[in-house]
Amino acid sequence: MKNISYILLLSCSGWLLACSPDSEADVEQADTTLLDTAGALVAEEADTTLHPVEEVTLKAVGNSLEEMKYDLDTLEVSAGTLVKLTFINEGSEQSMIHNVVITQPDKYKLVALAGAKIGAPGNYVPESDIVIAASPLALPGQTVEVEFNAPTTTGYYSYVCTYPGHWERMNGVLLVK
Ligand SMILES: [Cu+2]
Repeated sequence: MKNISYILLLSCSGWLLACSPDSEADVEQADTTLLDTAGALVAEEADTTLHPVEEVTLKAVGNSLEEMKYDLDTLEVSAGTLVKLTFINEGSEQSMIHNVVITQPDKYKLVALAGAKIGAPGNYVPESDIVIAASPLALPGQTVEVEFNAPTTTGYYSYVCTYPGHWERMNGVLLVK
């Protein structure tokens, strides 16, 4: 048995050497992957004990400025939990570009107007304390995700699409319980 393991080891390292002649980048990448994996494991462990993840899904539907909306006008999460929000853009028209920005209570209009000023270079999201979290922009047909810590203070927070001209039809309440 020992002999076989030894031979296996040898052939493995031979393979590694043969496969990485130009390889500092490869090695670096491998290291990063290992670190990532280790990090993920640690995070997962923590998730099951201290911070359960709450998964919520929100969709954008409709294909015109008049029809577009979120499929839910309320999302519910527990105070202080790690929330994984999956946002599905079911639109197919080119102009149906959306995001989900979580804001302090009733600040969605303010955030949306500030976001429109920031424009595309800043993904229509202002840098501000009243922004709790923001998804990436979802193009028609795209699904994006954002993870954030729910506020520790219970209450009625807001979410809104900050793509210019969308906030009036695309906003909702994030109920933190
Ligand atoms: Cu939108």
